[in-house]
Amino acid sequence: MLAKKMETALVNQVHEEMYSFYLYLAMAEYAAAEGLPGLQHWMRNQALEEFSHAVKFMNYIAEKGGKSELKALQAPPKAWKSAKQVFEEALKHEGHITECINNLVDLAYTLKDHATVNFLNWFVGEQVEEEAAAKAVIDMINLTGNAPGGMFMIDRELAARPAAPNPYNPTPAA
Ligand code: OFO
Repeated sequence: MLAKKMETALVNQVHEEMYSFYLYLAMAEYAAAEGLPGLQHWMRNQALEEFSHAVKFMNYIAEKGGKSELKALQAPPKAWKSAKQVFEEALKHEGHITECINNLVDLAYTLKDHATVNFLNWFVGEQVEEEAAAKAVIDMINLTGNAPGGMFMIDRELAARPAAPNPYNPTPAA
């Protein structure tokens, strides 16, 4: 059983992950409109990963006897100034998610809920990767983005991101 306070906080995180899904989907649409298919592909797969994070939280809440009640999603922004600004906003957003995860871990420790601490540890590691991934693209854009054809090359690089696994069955078959 989850303490009510823990359950509420985890359900709020489902909402955060669903907003992340929506935000990255909006970024993918911006990329499509700008003629950047690699960025669109990267963001669509990022959106799918976020959906899988929401599913992970919902599964855990259910496993512990709780229930996720879904809330309305706020509309994400529609446009950005450039691909670089897209990734700067993504990095800022991931910083916010890292803070949310850290707050959840703090709460789980306060409640001596070691199972939830253990569950959240996966997300602690995931946030390190997510922030690093956005920063790596910003670095790449800073290095080559302003050179002639730079953004074309970066877009091709972004197109090489492996497809996200099925969010309902994140472990690919061997
Ligand atoms: Fe971007 O890691 Fe979930 O939200």
